[in-house]
Amino acid sequence: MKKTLLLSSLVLLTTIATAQLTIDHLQCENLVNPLGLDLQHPRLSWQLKSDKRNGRQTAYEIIAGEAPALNNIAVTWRSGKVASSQSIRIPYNGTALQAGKRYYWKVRVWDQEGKASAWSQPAWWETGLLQPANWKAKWITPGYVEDSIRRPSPLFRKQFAVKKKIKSARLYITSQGLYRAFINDKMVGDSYLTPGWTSYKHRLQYQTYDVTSQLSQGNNAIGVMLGSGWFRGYLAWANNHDYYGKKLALLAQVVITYADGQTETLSTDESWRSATGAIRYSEIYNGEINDARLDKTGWLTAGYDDKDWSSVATPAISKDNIITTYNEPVKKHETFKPIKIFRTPQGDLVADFGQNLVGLVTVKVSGKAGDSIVIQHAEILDKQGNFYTENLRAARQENIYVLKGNGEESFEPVFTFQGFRYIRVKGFPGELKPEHLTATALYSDMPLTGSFSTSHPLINQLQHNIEWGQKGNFLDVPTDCPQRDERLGWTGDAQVFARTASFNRQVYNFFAKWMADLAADQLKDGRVPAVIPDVLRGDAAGSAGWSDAATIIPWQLYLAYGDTAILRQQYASMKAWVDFMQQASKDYLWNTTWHFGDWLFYRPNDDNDGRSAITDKHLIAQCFFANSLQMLINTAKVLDNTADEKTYAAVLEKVKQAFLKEYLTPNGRLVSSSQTAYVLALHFDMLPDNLRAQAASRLVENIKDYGYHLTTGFLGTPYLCHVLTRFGYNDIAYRLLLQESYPSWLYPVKMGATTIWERWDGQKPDGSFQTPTMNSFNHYAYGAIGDWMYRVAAGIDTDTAGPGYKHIRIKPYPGKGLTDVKASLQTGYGVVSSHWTTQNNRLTLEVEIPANTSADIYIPASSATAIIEGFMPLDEIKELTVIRQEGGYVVVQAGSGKYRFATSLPLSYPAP
Ligand code: RAM
Repeated sequence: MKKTLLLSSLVLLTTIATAQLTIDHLQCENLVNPLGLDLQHPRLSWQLKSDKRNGRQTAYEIIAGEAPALNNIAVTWRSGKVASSQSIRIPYNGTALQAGKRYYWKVRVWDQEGKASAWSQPAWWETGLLQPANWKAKWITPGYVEDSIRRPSPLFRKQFAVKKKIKSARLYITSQGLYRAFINDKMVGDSYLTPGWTSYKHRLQYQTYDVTSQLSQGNNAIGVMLGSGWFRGYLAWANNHDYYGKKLALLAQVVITYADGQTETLSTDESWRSATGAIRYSEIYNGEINDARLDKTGWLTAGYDDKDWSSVATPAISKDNIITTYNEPVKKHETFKPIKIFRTPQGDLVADFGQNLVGLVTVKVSGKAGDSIVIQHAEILDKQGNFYTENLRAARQENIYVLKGNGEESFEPVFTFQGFRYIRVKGFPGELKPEHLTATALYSDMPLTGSFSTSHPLINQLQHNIEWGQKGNFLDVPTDCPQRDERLGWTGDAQVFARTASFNRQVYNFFAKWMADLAADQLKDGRVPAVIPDVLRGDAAGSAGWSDAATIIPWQLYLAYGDTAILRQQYASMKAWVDFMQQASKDYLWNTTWHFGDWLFYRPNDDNDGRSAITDKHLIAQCFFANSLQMLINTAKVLDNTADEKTYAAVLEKVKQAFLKEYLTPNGRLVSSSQTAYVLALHFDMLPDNLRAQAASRLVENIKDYGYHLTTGFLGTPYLCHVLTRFGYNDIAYRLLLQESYPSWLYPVKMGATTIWERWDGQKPDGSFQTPTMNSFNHYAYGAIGDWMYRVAAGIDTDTAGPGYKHIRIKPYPGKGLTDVKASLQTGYGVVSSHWTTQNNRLTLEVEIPANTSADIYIPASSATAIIEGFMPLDEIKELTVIRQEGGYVVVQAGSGKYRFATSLPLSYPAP
């Protein structure tokens, strides 16, 4: 016993002494052990941990195969030792992958001294059906005549016998409409609102579930219910519905692998049965009616008698548009109990969950059969404290439950979701108590990657609100708002917020899926619809700042994740949009088509002095035209397309010249003297170098003229603080950030907001509201300041030399009003963090750089000799090289590790 202990300690000691790098975080296509990938070359990633500074990988070796032990049996790929520092997205390159199979893999690496690490723990991925031909199932629709007004949810069921011992079983499933599947009375998986929302005609996703443990030898039952959802429900206001079709349909197959190796497939076909049950009505905007008395008790269990049920029809619906799912499904997340249950002045019974969220409320209730409870949802109370629903427009957001009357019953909606902080409860039998209600947030299950906190409680609340804006509106597609009769994938909002989103959570797969829908729905002439999936039938397509989602998002994703796949996937779409703008221009001036402009910019009532911050829409368009060209040129360069790079660079020159000719006066004033005009012209480099400084000072004059308030709308806001910092006005950027009166980021925070609002003044200081037709209290667009908070205030960034944080730039900009800013980001390589404090005239900067990356760290200090790292002068730290001094910073080159810099200088806030 003692001997073994000694031996294993020895082994441990030698491992520590020799292996500097250890491996964890194995992922395939950004997912942990994904099920159902339809790719022949899925890409494998890992992270390295090092117990020393400067940990780097110099080579790797991967083994993949069908047996978990990854010994010599059933190996499908040996990469051999590959001299490379690449540790993310190595494409599998072994024998052809087969459908419905699990493949295991492991990796080991060599460090810069040539020492090999231990092998990683094995991870796996599993293929899906790989091609439409592998669908044995037939599409089924209900065999009964549907009530065409209420359209109750159809139920489908099938009973089947399992005769032998099961090794594994998978359910492959999709639907027209939303589905929820059950096997033997238990819900399959923990995903909601499946199969998600895509441009269904081109791309309908299926999901794969491991249902091995839900099946048993003997009789089994599978049951599936469908809801109208996005497929045929009400969408996009004005009584629009049936956008994708009128009939709900189901396609499912269970593939069972027996212990003896044989397989059997049970598919939807003529033998299934259909009926309606408790869900009598279900609409995303309006909510659900569930009459528990009409529940088909026992229908999800084997042995239930379905002879009264109808048969099913098997219409010829195409399967060619079916694709597997790569983005994270919608799941249940945080839960909330009411912080207060009270009567409003109007006498309504209202519960307050303390957070504006998106999801559902579960109600526990006991009562008589036929008692009905109505639950309505709202985001806010009016100034008298009454339940306010006017801003929901036609969306009823109302769930009705009719009790069965047999003891405690529990209800929650199945095929709808609501945006709310408050609920109004009618008809609850007995006294309503907090234990009767639970609110649950629903959102796409994107891993949390970022954190941001400061010494300022209101800024911390702003960050909280940004995060909740993201949670509430990343529900399979990026939506503008989650509560009124809209909830659409507005392209402008998404492009404005995408980079901020990439700090808070891992959003690559989420956006890559949505961008594919954008390309699928792009109009033939290259214009991008205003919403994706496009349920506005091309209406309002082609607006500057909205259509530019086509170019901005792929480029931002590339920077944030370093993955060229998104650029290749979207290249044709990017190009089509840019080509449209070029064609619509005359002499490179694009001033012909219609635009939303700087949406929701500052506009005082009774504007007799012309204080409204109006920016010429075509001036904006010309700036976005140039910016999209730049994104396309950058992309062409990454993809080694020199011909395009050259062609579009020449166009860009002309576009900028046309801008100057049309929009700049000889004295250097822009024809629109708004903040947005100067911000866009400066951020997109529209002005020659010699005119930039004066343009920046005009911007600052404008801000001062509004008493240090911003006046920008959706298009100017994301870049405002970036421009100020870049041109030497970091102090003004901080002033705007910390401004507490309207218009500002902190005004809603002071008003008690728990999410970002659509309007700077959704609720006025006197408690009254903005126009109810457009006044969402959960709209992430203005949350785009998050990008500046992470990248500038905390200073965590990457660059084209090593996008995706292979090369990191830490360049914090301290500013007055904050004494402590701390941010971290889980990148593909591991955690990057930056934490600065300014106290007693000392600045400290703590930085963490993950293994296998390099960084330039900008330390705000007047000279290298004024800095210590840990307890030593900077120049004695062998892992760091001072490379230059630049505008108030000492720049050092660093490898991985943790560093703590301190400078004893009295702090003068650095100018760039
Ligand atoms: C409204 C919303 C949305 C915006 C469009 C133009 O529906 O404010 O966020 O993108 O208008």
